[in-house]
Amino acid sequence: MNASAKFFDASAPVAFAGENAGQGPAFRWYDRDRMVHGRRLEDHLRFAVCYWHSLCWPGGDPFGGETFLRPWHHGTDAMAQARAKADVAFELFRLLDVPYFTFHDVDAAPEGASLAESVANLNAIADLFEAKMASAKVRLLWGTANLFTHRRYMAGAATNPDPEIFTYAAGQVRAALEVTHRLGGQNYVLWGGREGYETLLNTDLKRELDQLGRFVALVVEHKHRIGFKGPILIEPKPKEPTKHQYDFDVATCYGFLERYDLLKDVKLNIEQNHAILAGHSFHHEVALAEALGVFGSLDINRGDDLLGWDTDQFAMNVPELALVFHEILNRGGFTSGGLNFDAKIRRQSIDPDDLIHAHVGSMDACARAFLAAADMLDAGALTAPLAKRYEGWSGPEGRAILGGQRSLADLADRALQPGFDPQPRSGRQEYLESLVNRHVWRSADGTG
Ligand code: XUL
Ligand code: CO
Repeated sequence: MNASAKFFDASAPVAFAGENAGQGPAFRWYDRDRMVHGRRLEDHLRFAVCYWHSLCWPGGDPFGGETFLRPWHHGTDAMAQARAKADVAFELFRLLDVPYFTFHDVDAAPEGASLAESVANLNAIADLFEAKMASAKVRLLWGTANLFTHRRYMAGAATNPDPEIFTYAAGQVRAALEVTHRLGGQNYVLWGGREGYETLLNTDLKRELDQLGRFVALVVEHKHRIGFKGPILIEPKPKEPTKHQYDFDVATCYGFLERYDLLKDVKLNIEQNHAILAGHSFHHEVALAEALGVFGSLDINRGDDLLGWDTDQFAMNVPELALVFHEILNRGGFTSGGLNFDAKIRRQSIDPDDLIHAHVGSMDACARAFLAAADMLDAGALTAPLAKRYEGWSGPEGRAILGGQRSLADLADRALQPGFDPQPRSGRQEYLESLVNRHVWRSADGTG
């Protein structure tokens, strides 16, 4: 069964047509070959289509079942369905002309009756991926294992009270990591789907954290053993599905990695919707990860400001994205990471081409935002006022304080000297906000 040929209306990859493109799917801003700060836009943004939302999710919600009725979701031969799904997936990658994709083990291949069968299924589909990748442009940004859907994981995987569940999870991760390695994956992701708790009444918090530390250390050891060069990425999320997840936010993850001595090998995969759930902005989470040296990659999506759950909508907010990209580009841009569309179309978006429109619209929003970020950096719009604001710390006295050459008494004596009366200076917030808008509003040729 080859469903790809008739699934999408379009047969030619979506092309760049500039700001005045017509109604059909076209890139208005994502000109992949445009050089920005010494790299092609495509090499900066490193877009990835995710398998789980775009190919696996049937459109259900807690009150209703599937709405999409994808042909590969129906049948009696799970492996044939997985192959049909792969055909459509690679057709989607080709039409969007994206450089990367991502998947969980169970997105790609069905679980078998035993772990051995599941691993065999995964390897068979990995063979198919390998064959398809040989003649396609798309590469693997990252792979991961789903350690949260099956009922065995209802009380967690690494943090499960039962070491045999921990062991089963290790079996799944070894297979997913090795497949990721075989397919040339640039990173390997661990999202702690159920690494958290529902109630402290039945939870040994300290023990569970130690288990999680051990699990991540085992994955790091294995990565070195097989020669996998990319980083392991953990993905902060404060809640959902559990009421409290141990990977709460960037700050919490940093503390965890430091405590278990994992900072050398593990970085973070940051997601907009998770940042919002943690009570932070996306900008905050990225800026903090960059500041702490643990920034790895982005799951690009957006939550709904009025809803307290993970809606995983396609990212469309240009001003928000511009500030995030400003942060990343200012530190040199992505290395192994990229922009993974951990985003799903709404359950009423039932036309196959809704998948195309969603990705194209969000890729354009990202491109537009990225160009604004590069523009802001070129003009020093935010970086110059920031340097000015802190300039005292680069002077002799500032450096002496930070360098440990002043005691509290030295500082107090200086502050007590007659005439010592430092004056506050404006934070200029509204001026800076207007500057950002000016860059976001500029058109592609730099005018406007
Ligand atoms: C869930 C989530 C995951 C991870 C991969 O909220 O973001 O899809 O990105 O397991
Ligand atoms: Co995610």
